[in-house]
Amino acid sequence: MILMKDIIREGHPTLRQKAQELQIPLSADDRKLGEELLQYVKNSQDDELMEKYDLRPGVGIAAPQINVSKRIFALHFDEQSGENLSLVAVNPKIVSHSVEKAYLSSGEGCLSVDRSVPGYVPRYARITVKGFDLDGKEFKMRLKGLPAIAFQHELDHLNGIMFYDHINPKDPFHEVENAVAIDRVTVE
Ligand code: 4LI
Ligand code: NI
Repeated sequence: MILMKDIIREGHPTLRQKAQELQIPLSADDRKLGEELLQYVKNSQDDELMEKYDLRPGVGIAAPQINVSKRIFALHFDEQSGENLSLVAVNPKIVSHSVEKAYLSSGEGCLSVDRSVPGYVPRYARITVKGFDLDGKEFKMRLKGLPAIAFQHELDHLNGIMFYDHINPKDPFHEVENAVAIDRVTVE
């Protein structure tokens, strides 16, 4: 079970590395890694488990965040968030994207960042993504809204990029051209 002590924080060199592709079909260990990542995000959204294990809530976590430099991450949105997405993405990529951008009006948070870094993080509003699931089966899907934002945030982790790299340093809340603001916060 992944706990907060297993999550590395900004400043750790692994978070700045480009992670390695996984072999398909997945080894038993890689499959277990994917299952553990997904379990973390699910547990972190469960009031009881969150409190019991002192987990910080998230909708996504990437392998480099537990110091494993591999191209795999998990996303999980509970039904109550209005989204319905739960996936492990292996060797994921964005195959096409909208010209329109989107950003969370409250900014982004990250399990590896123990401070709040204010500012808009411009992302693509809509993306078409490809990758492999834990069974080694290829998937292709379109995402928008918070799932699209989170997918891009986690994909960045596989490339050594942190969300605040995208924030305008001179003016963190500078209007983002051709962008939609996402105000809705998940959960209750
Ligand atoms: C409790 C139970 C306000 C502040 C609003 C909380 C279950 C911030 C938003 C959650 C913010 C759940 C989230 C992300 C933000 C802020 C991630 C709460 C967990 C909202 C997810 C990856 C960026 C994703 C919207 C500095 C750990 N998640 N909020 N950003 N939620 N959550 N990100 N931003 N301001 N990060 O953090 O999982 S993309 Cl689900
Ligand atoms: Ni993160």
